[in-house]
Amino acid sequence: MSTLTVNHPLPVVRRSGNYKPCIWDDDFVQTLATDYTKERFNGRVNELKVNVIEMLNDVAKPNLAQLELIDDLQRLGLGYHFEQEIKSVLMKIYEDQSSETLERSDLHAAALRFRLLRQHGYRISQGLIFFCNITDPNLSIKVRYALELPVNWRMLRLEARWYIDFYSRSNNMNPELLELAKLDYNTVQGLYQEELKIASRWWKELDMSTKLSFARDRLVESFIWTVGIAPQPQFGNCRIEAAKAIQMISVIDDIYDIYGTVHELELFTDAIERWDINSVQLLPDYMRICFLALYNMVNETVHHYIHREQNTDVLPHLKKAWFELVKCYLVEARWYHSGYTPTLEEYLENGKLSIALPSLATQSYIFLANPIEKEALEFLEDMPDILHSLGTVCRIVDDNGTSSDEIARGDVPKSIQCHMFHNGTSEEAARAEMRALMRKKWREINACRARDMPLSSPNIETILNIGRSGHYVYYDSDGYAGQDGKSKAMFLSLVVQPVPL
Ligand code: LA6
Ligand code: MN
Ligand code: MN
Ligand code: MN
Ligand code: MN
Repeated sequence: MSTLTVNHPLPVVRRSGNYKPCIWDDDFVQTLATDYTKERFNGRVNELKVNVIEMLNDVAKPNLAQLELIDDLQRLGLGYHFEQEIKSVLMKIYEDQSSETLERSDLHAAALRFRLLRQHGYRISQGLIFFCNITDPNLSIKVRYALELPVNWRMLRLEARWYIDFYSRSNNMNPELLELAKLDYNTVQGLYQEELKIASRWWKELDMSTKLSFARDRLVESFIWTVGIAPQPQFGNCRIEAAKAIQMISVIDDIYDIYGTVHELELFTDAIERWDINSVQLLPDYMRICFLALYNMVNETVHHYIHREQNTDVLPHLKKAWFELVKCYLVEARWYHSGYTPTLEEYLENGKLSIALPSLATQSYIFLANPIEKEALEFLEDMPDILHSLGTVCRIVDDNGTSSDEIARGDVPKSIQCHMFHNGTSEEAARAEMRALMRKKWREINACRARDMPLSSPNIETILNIGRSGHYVYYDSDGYAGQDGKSKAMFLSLVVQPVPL
């Protein structure tokens, strides 16, 4: 029994993350309100939607004009209203071989055709475009830029907000489309506010930010993340549950990175594996609080809302998602406490899991799929290529944004430091190498999208969105826990301030 008790012969020196307190407390969150209620604007929104459907169904329209319309709709954040119509227009364009030949001479059309078809799961290669007609190197750089990533890295709702502004100033702006985009943005924002209030109330009632003051108190920032993951209005439950999960992930991560001793962390990992309420007896107070919060949160999801609605038991899958995550946290804690510097390869094998992307992929699938398919869950649990690549992207961007603070505080060497240590390079060179690897991983992800997966396209998009949020939040700074204004700007534009009409 003595090995299982938490008696340390020497006093344990506890660290703190020294994170700043949260900016947006529950009192503030509960005051959020909007004039743009669904009830008030539904009539006008439906009228405008009918007009857009007519535009999409206009068979006389040239392919390029149709592609541009689809691109505008998607970038204005309106794509989800017209999924069926967009699908059939793209099917028509895909099957129209003449359009491919014609558009080969027009780079803009070719790039747009490629990007939209790829995004919608068509197996089409960009080779054609590069191997014919391009001799001017500048032009080819521009094409590559358009074909590749930037649009693909962005959080949809932030992109929509930006694009609404851009579109309002463009020459061929359609005022009805603009009005629809603004009304839609603002009414959906009203839904986000109500969801955030629910998640924030849960977090306040747990009172973990007082009891575990060494850890991050970032419920609002966790919610912003979920607006990136599943922006569509019908996924409100997913946003609430995922925001809770992300807040819990960051507390548990801080326990492993900062506060716990290796012995305590072993007990905690074991408790999660057993998922037995009696395990709490063995844990120190602060861990007991955290374990119970997690246990109750997961059980409530499983019993109250998934089992009741779908009569399916997802407990084994959620337990696994959490256990697989904390197992990787433990690996890093052991490395840190033994002063070990892994090779980059060894680090990334673990780091692409410890960044929580695979765990969040399974969890967000569970939070939004109805019906939940066993085949899809097993596919995600088997770690398909897309999760390996996306997890690596998230790990690299997170290390880019957070590792300076982490190393200063005391943490396992991150990708940049592992690379520097084993290759004797400068920090700058290591960062550049990591960015190059990140780009390579995005290309792999794009290739994965053309493969068959037992997931519907909204589910695939949701998983990619976790990566997009991660990318945006971390690529240049810590936009989650840090308070340099980035998360504040995101919160204001996504949740608080409507687009002026
Ligand atoms: C990462 O924190 C963090 F705050 C999360 C909520 C996970 C982010 C999830 C993604 C990108 P930290 P560590 C999918 O930088 O200790 O502390 O793994 O994570 O580097
Ligand atoms: Mn708080
Ligand atoms: Mn951490
Ligand atoms: Mn960690
Ligand atoms: Mn980090």
